[in-house]
Amino acid sequence: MIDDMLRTPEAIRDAERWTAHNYHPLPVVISSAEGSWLTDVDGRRYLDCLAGYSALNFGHRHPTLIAAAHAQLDRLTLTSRAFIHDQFADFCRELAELCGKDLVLPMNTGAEAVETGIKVARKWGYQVKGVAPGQANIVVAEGNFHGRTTTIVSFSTDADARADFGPYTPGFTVVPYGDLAALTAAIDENTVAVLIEPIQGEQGVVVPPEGYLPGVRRVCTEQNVLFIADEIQSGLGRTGQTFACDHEGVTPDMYLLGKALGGGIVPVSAVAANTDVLGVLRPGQHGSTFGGNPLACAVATEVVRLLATGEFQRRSTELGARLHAGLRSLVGKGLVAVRGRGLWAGLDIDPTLMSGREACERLAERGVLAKDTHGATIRLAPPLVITEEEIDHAVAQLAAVLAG
Ligand code: IF1
Repeated sequence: MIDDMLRTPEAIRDAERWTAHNYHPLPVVISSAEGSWLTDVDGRRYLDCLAGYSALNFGHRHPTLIAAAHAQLDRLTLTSRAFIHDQFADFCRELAELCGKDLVLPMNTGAEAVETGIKVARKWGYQVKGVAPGQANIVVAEGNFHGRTTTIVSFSTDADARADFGPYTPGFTVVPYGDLAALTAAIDENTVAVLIEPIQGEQGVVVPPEGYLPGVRRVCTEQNVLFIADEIQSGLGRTGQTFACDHEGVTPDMYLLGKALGGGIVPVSAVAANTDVLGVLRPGQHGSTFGGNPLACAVATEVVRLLATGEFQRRSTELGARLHAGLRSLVGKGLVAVRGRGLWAGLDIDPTLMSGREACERLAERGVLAKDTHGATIRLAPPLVITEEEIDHAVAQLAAVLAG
């Protein structure tokens, strides 16, 4: 197609003119998608290896999820929580059962689930543990990413995410990720919770040392501290298990869920915990206009049912092994390190070759979409519906980019 006939440049100009520049997107304008494939406004196709930062685990427009959305759109879309609706109990029960917990509190975005977890842990600390009023403290990890609210960025160690958003919320202690001794030393009589990602996503898909998660679980139990696992990106099949904590047989006191829970269709997040934790909330103490709305519940119930089969966890394990084998073959050929679990990988590119951003720009020119995290690190998180051939294709395109 002759360049001046392309619609992409004009679409990019229009987008840049009318939006705040809080992102630096790749120069790609998507108009449709199905499964693992995207099509841009000029008809070019791309293999999606970002999957909405793991919000599209079931692929674009999974037929079961789209059908659930269509059916609910024709019946009821919103009631607010001032009333109950006929999709609500099934969603909460089926998600609670998937998590092995008593209760679910539905919200919309991941950050809202994290904020809910923080508020519940603090209230639990005062009312159940007996922490002195206003003294509750939560231990978090260096390199964390839990969302973008002012409280959440208060404990971020990423300058871009935190700078100039003060004054900051107190009550958080930052310790090195993966360091159980440092975490243990940070716990005192005011500690109400430990909040960590079982695998750190934005930090570059950082898997903690074997034994770290069981250690956190043991220390939290011993010290009467809530273990809050942020599984918003690592959960719901991404790593080959339902939850990343499952790899080491660890059950947190609270699961924070989001992203793929909404099937890539609507924002759905949730906190799952037992009654002795979520039971501290009484009417009027927390809420959300759209939290647990009928459309969200209809879609998310089908997401839970897809996960209940184990099919996507198996795909992530088997196809993830193929992906990681392919990526490891590139170490020394442009890659310096590969990390991750299942269909989730963090790749460190030799920084003398190119930046992560440049690698993603070159991958896009070859029809593969991925996203850099920091510096020369990129993350691959394709939909769990990807095929062996598509994985091999993505690895081959990466090899070609690295070979220059
Ligand atoms: C952005 C990062 C990923 C998350 C975990 C909570 C949230 C997220 C582990 C909040 C959200 C998104 C946010 C989006 C880009 C993306 C991201 F680069 F920001 F860090 F995935 F790694 N816990 N992550 O990963 O969920 O409120 O966004 O629904 O803000 O740029 P949210």
